Amino acid sequence: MEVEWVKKFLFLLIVLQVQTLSFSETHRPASDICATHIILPGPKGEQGDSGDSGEPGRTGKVGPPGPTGLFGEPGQVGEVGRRGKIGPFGSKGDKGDKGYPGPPGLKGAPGSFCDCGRYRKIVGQMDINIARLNNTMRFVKNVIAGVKETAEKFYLLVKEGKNYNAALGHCEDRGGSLAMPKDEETNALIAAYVNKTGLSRVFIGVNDLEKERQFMYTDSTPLQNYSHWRPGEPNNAFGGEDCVEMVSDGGWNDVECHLTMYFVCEFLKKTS
Ligand SMILES: [Ca+2]
Ligand SMILES: [Ca+2]
Repeated sequence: MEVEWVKKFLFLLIVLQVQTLSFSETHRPASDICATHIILPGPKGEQGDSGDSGEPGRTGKVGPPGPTGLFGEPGQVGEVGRRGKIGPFGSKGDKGDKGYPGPPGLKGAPGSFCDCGRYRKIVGQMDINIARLNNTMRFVKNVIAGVKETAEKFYLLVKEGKNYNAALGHCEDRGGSLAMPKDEETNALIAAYVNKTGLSRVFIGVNDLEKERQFMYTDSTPLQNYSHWRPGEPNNAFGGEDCVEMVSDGGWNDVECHLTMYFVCEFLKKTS
């Protein structure tokens, strides 16, 4: 390559020299034309070989945008995208049906002691009232269940074991007294009552508490024309028998007042 360039350079130098000489011949005086050392140019050389291709030129400027192309064909369906964000809360729904009742809860812990004296007093009084009401109810129940009567009085056998004084108090609290048989008819009626109930002994309203061997009814009237002592009674056994029981055959016996047994009350019929 370099050799070629050197050849071209030398050729060009010779041409220039010939032209210079030619120019000098043309403009030099007529005396010089005749000089002996004139060198005439040679014939025109042949056309040289084509040069090699040059190096690629630099990248040109970006040209103007071309015309809009035609729409391409639709691409293939892409993959499923990622899950989106959670949406906003929906509106409140309608009220549902009532559920089934649940099982009973566990037993609670014991409560703390309440020092509420006033309330405790009221509750205590209520308990007393309820107890009295229960007694009254029981009494009424007994009355309804089976009360005996004569023309003047009702007789009620109370199946609650009490000593003589408690039994008398029980009858008096209800407006009556312990039964005081003052004739055979009444005594027989009470005896039948006791028998029917399956009892063997009950207190009746007779005693000699005030004065030994002077028996009286609980209404403080003395025994008058009637009594129904069992044989050998009253005997004031062991020196301490001041109250009277009736046994199932209707007979009387003096006994100790602290004994506990059922008893018969009597109530006077109201006369209008
Ligand atoms: Ca006595
Ligand atoms: Ca006796």
